[in-house]
Amino acid sequence: MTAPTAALSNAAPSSDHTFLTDFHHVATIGATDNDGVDRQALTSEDKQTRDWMRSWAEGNGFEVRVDAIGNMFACLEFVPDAPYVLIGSHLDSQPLGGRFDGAYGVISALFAALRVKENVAESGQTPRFNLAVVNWFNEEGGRFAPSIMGSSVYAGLFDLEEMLAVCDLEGTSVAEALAAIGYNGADTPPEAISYAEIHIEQGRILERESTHLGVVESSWYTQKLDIDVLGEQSHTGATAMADRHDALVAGSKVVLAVHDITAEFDDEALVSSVGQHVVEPNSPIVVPRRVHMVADLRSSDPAVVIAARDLLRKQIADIARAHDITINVEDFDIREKRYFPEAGVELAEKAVANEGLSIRRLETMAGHDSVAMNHRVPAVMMFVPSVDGVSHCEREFTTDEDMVRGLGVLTSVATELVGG
Ligand code: HGY
Ligand code: MN
Ligand code: MN
Ligand code: MN
Repeated sequence: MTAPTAALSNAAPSSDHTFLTDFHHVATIGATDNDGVDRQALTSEDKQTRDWMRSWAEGNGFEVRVDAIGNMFACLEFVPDAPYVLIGSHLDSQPLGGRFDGAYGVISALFAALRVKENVAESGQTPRFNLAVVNWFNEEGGRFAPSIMGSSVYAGLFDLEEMLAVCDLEGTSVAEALAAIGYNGADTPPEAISYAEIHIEQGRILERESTHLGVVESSWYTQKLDIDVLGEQSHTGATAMADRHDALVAGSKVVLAVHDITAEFDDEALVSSVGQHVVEPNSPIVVPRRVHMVADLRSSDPAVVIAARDLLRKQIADIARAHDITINVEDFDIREKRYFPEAGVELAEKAVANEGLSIRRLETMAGHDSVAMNHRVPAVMMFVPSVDGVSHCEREFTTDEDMVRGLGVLTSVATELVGG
């Protein structure tokens, strides 16, 4: 792990140095032994980063609000009753996740907002809109599915009450977990006029092309399959093979079918994996009665995902018949392919050109809060390079230099959006 840069006592509050010090400090919250973080939504580690953000924001003159689904907003009011430009990302992580995914976007947004605040004070020029930094609840969806939850409730895509009732694998609901860490807010969230987010690319395009930043033109089409394989529990010693209804044997064929279906399409047109897989009762001498799994299907072309899903449903029905067991398949978390507004893409390109940096347009295959916000307001989504294109794992890495560059561009974009 890179040694956190020692805080220079005389460093300006919004300086690059202070930004890096604070970023590397947050990366120690929920730190794992292999340079990653484990800060799943509403765990005590998530609470610690929320508390850190609240004290940082209040210490720098922001008003902090928490809404009913646990989204946190650090608000700067320049113009009474004017709507807000929202900038931000998420502080929650995947299990054994990376230090940069989400956290980079929140901390750079805090510093970009602080710089806008300082510039407004210095210039005496009143912006057109207000500015708020947001830490979205449960972007990752590792503990509570579906992912991109808090921003989808804010954007009106998900129903608040339905999401508050979602439970984790232990049966704890979102509502209970929010109350347990004291972030079951009741504040009215700021009304957004536009949204901007900066994030690590999580792929290897920028690195391969030695390009400083990316700007997102479109988001992928995706859906998940909730697959429940229901066999029969029995003794692994005393039960004749002909009498077994082994959910894990059939389930394993389903996992392979989800992987192998990608070969039916042009190279990389479809990406798919089963990421979550729970065996019950998971005892060494019991034939498994149930396997619950979630498959994630994504493509730039909606027709590919739909065709893959239909093919998979047929193959899974054949597996169920062959094993004489029940397999239930439910579609969920379907997200349409969407394009980001051209004006926002050009705004990012202009901000980057002003800094003498290089930029390229690309599609995002990873989900982001900007994908939800793009349904509600004009959104701008930018990327900085990921070393080796690795993410959702402890090896995830982005250099201090790239992080500072992205902060500079986000500050320019936020300044433009508030009309400063
Ligand atoms: O869905 C996604 O890709 C995100 O990481 N939650
Ligand atoms: Mn993310
Ligand atoms: Mn992620
Ligand atoms: Mn994401």
